[in-house]
Amino acid sequence: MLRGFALSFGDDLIAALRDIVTQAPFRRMHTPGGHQMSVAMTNCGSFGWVTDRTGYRYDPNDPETAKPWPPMPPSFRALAGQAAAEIGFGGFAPEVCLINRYVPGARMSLHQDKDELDLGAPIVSVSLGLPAIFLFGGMKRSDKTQRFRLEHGDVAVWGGPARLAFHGVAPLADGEHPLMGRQRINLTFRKAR
Ligand code: MD3
Ligand code: FE
Repeated sequence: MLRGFALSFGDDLIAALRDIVTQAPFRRMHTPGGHQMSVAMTNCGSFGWVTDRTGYRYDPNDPETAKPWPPMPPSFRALAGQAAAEIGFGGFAPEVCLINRYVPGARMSLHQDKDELDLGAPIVSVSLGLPAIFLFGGMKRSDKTQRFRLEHGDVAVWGGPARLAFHGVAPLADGEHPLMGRQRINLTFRKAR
């Protein structure tokens, strides 16, 4: 956990994010089970994570427009690479940045991230906006979870045995963030294949 690591990247991140969302707006996707997620998502990079009735996948194109996802901004790439290197994962070259948007009440239930082919690569996550309670479990869904508060600017690197741990996010508490307003944005940087 690198507390406040993203703060020095400042307004660049938020400006780049605004650009991405103009090209590929947030949307609430459906799970294969038919539920609509409370979290709204978009992506940038050479692939994006998507879910629909047919399953989960990494897709080079945005299914809404059939066009490639917006490119990953240099400030995103630099932040992810520097954070990974700080934890001992030198040379991390993410292909995907999945962008999650939580409004008050939105949550993410316990899950594992295993749609990526190279599970040796870490995932780097960046929190912006309202604080959230992150739930970190074990290798079984039924393992007890530890709670961590993630605040604006916090970065976490998930590699090694933690890479396949169950995790989730508790329902977002209402609030108003001075820069981001009434929402939390989470960036996750991934190698897809
Ligand atoms: C631990 N996102 O997008 S970020 C996800 O805050 C996801 O939006 C949450 O879980 C969010 O898949 C949590 C922290 C995170 C991301 C990936 C992980 C923790 C992880 C993968 C393995 C273990
Ligand atoms: Fe996850």
